[in-house]
Amino acid sequence: MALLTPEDLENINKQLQEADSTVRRVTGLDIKGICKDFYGTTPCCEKVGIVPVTSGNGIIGSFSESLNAIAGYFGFDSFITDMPDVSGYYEAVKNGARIILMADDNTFLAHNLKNGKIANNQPCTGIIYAEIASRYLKADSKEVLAVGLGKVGFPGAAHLAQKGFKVYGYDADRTLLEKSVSSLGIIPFNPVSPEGDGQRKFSIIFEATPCADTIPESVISENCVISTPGIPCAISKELQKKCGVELVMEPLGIGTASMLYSIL
Ligand code: NAI
Ligand code: 2YC
Ligand code: MG
Repeated sequence: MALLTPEDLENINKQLQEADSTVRRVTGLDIKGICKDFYGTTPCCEKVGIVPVTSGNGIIGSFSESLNAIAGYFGFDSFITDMPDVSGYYEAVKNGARIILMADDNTFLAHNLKNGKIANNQPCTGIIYAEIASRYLKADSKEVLAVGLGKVGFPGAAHLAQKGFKVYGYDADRTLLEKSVSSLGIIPFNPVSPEGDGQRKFSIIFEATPCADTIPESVISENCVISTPGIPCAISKELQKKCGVELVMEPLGIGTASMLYSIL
């Protein structure tokens, strides 16, 4: 399980604002607009209780504080409990939280206590980054490349396939790649060393791996968006600059917004 670090979360408000302006350039809508249009919901100052959790590797510095800033950015009324774990959960409910946000090392959830809806960060992140990529205004075709088909990548690739895109995909794990081919109709395509019909360029790329440099220059078309929750980043700053890539990348906020809008 790839865990965030306090360094990943530095200047989270600045990271979120920068990502929001990229999303606006790429799609014509900001993140709020995408979430509202996609989920059909709008926040109305719902009270969100953020509960730190000490299990496993323990509390991650700045994680709860980042969630508090993110919830506020998207129009929720949020607070962090003084206590962690079970005591924190009790404190959140007693203090009027309608939505609980909390994460251990394996699951980051949002639970709406009023309507019972519950969201998991991994599919919500994959789906919203894929949705953003699918709305790229300068896309030159309906072909997309999805690299990384795990807990975040597979739901995102499935979303693109369901939206009618021709999805080329790759995962270093052969079993996951075969599962994606058989269940989603994905066309296997290794961007680093494509067999068969050789090179192919994409204007829509969705990446969800915990590895750097997974997207080589050879697959980047003239107008290209790389929408990636993956940490570290799928391409270097130099390559992004050289190819003029629109890079939608942010460590926690876009995925959290997707969770929150999905349970309203
Ligand atoms: P996962 O381990 O379930 O999936 C990652 C997949 O990438 C694996 O199937 C692995 O085989 C594949 N992979 C690794 N190196 C590869 C390569 N060079 N080429 C192709 N495939 C490769 O992990 P999960 O949960 O899907 O997370 C993926 C990434 O997204 C992690 O870096 C995680 O930290 C990040 N993440 C970011 C969020 C955000 O809001 N920005 C939210 C959740 C996760
Ligand atoms: O501070 C706390 O409450 C910790 N228990 C939080 C642990 C979060 C672990 N998960 C992650 O770092 C990644 C995030 C990108 C979201 C999903 N997994
Ligand atoms: Mg995010």
